[in-house]
Amino acid sequence: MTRRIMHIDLDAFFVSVEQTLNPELQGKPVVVGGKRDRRGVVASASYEARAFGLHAGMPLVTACRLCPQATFIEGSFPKYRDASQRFMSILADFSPYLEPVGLDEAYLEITGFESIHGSIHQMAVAIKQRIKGELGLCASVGIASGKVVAKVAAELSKPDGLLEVATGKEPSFLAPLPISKLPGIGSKGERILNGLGINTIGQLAALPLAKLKRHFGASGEFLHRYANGIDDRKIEPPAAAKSISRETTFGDDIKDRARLEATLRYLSERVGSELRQRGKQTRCVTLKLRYADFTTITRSHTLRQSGNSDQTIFDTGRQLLKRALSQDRRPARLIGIGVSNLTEPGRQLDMLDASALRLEQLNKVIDRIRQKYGFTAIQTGRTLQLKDIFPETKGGYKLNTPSLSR
Ligand code: TTP
Ligand code: MG
Repeated sequence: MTRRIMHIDLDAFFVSVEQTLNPELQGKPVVVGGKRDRRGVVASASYEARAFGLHAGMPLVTACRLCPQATFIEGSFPKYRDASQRFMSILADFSPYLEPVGLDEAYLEITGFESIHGSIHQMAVAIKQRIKGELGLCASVGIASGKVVAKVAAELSKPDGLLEVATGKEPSFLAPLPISKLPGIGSKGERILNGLGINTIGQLAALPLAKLKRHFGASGEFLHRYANGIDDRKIEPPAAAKSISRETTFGDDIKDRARLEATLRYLSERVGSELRQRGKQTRCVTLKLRYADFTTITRSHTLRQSGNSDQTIFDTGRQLLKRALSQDRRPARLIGIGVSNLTEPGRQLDMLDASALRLEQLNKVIDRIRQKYGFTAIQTGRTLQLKDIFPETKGGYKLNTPSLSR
């Protein structure tokens, strides 16, 4: 059986998410990247805006001049991250061999899984329908025997496309396309190749390997293979993260230690909650501080015994903060906390004392309530003072965390 790889890429992703939240924007030129006439560049342009020549990377001022009637939106990352997670979990329902690439694209190895849906074509249609039905977004799908051709096919089929390249037809599919369509050829590579009289992927495929290696070194080998439609790279599931961290940049620089500690407590709870969700423990806690002049320091502490409670993370972070502040009292613009050296949880016998056990039970209860009612349903004493920093913490219930006697 030949390998079948699917590449799925959402159309005008950031813009499309904005359009689902504000249907008035549908069918209109829309740009995400910043308000009109601001500095900065276009991150995503709707296909209606692309008709005016707008594209990602274009300065906003240029975009505004070419298409003054477009709606310009600053955008907000959490919305896109949320849509991305839902997109990836739909894909994971179709095959366990999923390789996310960035937020809005992924490879899926579908060899053998298509029989459940009738055919590969029907499987692709089912994927597109679920994405449209559940997220309101359009996806373009390319299918081929390897990653590179699948990606080119998806790109070529946009928007709302579906294109399958039959096994054996990869070289003839690629041949007429301009070399800029081949992933991995940057503008520099394109210039070099154009200088050699190479404009299409077909011409590139016919170039002797030795000549390509002379100009591109080791990457010449890959260019040669990809241009000929040969790509046996495997689908690589995302590596399990080796660390977890959260950080916050303040609106104004902060000198007040109580406020720094309150923020640290909030971030420690976020980190702790994810750590427990992943069923892991940590051996190393790292504090990060960035001062007003952007100099950044990190301070780490290795725990005598691994743990995963909010209190352990926070207590360690607070000690590190105390030490850092005693050496440098400048105001901070960013504070962050992270855990690394993650391990599997030890046996109950590893629990040194009753207070550690009590903390673990408390964290379990908190996690359960938060899973049900949201992260801010419970506030610890310290984070209650953060209303001005995190508006979402309003209305939470106060919970006094026990202090650990050590
Ligand atoms: P892309 O998939 O490259 O672009 P797109 O989804 O907007 O449009 P299409 O796929 O239909 O061509 O990138 C996905 C998102 O990544 C995009 O919506 C915004 C973000 N992005 C940037 O923030 N900066 C960039 O330079 C690019 C290319 C993308
Ligand atoms: Mg996209």
